[in-house]
Amino acid sequence: MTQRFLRFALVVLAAALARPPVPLAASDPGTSDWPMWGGTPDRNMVSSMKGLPLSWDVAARKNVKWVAALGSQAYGNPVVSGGMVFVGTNNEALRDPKQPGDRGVLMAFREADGEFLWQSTHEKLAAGRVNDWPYQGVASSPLVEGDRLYFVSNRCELIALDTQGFRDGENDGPVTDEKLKGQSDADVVWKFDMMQEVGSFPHNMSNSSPVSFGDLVYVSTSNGQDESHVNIPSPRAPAIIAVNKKTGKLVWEDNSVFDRILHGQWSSPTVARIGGVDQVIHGQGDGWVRGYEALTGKKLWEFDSNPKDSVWPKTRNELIATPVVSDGIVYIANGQDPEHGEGVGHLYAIDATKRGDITESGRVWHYDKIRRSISTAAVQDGILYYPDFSGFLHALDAKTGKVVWVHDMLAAVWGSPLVVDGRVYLGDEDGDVVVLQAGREKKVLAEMAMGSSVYCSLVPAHGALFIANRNQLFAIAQGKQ
Ligand SMILES: [Ca+2]
Ligand SMILES: [Ca+2]
Repeated sequence: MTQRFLRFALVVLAAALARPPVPLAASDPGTSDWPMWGGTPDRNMVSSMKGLPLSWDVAARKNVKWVAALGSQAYGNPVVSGGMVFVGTNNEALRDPKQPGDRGVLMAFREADGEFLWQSTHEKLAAGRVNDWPYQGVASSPLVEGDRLYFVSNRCELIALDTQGFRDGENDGPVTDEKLKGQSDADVVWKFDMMQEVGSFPHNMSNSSPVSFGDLVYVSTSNGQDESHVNIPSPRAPAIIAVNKKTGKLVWEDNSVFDRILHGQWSSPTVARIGGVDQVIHGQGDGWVRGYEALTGKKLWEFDSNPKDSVWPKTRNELIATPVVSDGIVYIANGQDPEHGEGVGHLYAIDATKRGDITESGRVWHYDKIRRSISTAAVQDGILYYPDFSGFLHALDAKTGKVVWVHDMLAAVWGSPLVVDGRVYLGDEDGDVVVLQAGREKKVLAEMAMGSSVYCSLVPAHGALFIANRNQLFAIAQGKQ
């Protein structure tokens, strides 16, 4: 019996003995927190919140509740939980002169007034840009559950922190040897170093946004090519791992990708119950989407997002978008690193009740009028909203994939749409946030300049919208000045 099989058998046994996990929340955190990338484990960026502002003016401070300074670049989408807002950025704000130089930084702010609370800073990896691109900071959106926060650092570590930091007067462990234990320092609970523990070789950036189910937390390892863009130094490293939330120990891993990584692996996993089975769904570096039984890691299905005659890098794509699940259907588009520019893309609706290679059997529809995309879908009232890197926002019938309308943002889109209160909010590289009417009729309701590129997605919580541009975090709320 191989060690791997033995471990698999133990995982299955542990899963059978474990209490059944709490059922998954519906796709809508309602009027409460937005505690993870996408709001809920199915990652569908919709909310039933009301009373959010339609327009604002950051220069005149109209409908601006507060503004907080980030570093010089922010790619980490904000999350909101327990009266705090957490966002990844770099160290150019230098909030602590004792922690100088280029670092990845996760910052925590008070939700009510934007006061800076604490930060977790991480020096750059010694290898430089091949593993950890200069000045790009923490690009993972944290997952917050109660007083625990999980995120991936720029050093390819999955880290659990205490959301209260050291302000609760306790050093939460097992990790208790933090060098800095001040009021504005991070209290580490555990760390899982994916380079050491599973041999990951992250290409340029480790960015996965965690999701959880039961006692497990899931992330992509970001394993990829080296600087040659030909060689894969660590083909045996997994593409996805499941780690026990309490202990920080590896529970399962999968490496179906092996040496077929086209470039890097930057898609975040999704959890949903489909056809009565709790699944983790992940877009991987060979351009395939894969579904796993959540507790055991048993592979259930795989789907090739590229036409068989496509050729990397001209027509074959990787997967950077996060899969979204709505009404039991998986939606995801493929694309490439923004540095590769524009190109052809493919968007799919996938039936994940099928098993095995479901490229044919699981394809509900295929839309090839989209361009390369790194964005994640929002689905509401039978309409799927999907932007591409060329700047087009496609509104499609979610059941058939037929076009309802297309809107040209006139700038590249890195972020993802938020559908809330009958509106679609989307930011672009030119630094504009556009608000469109949700539904079958295309109508632009408002357009606001944010002062610099909006790479992130808008997040709703407790009647406010949280938006990061390159270097600032805004809380936008009606009637605030
Ligand atoms: Ca603590
Ligand atoms: Ca600690």
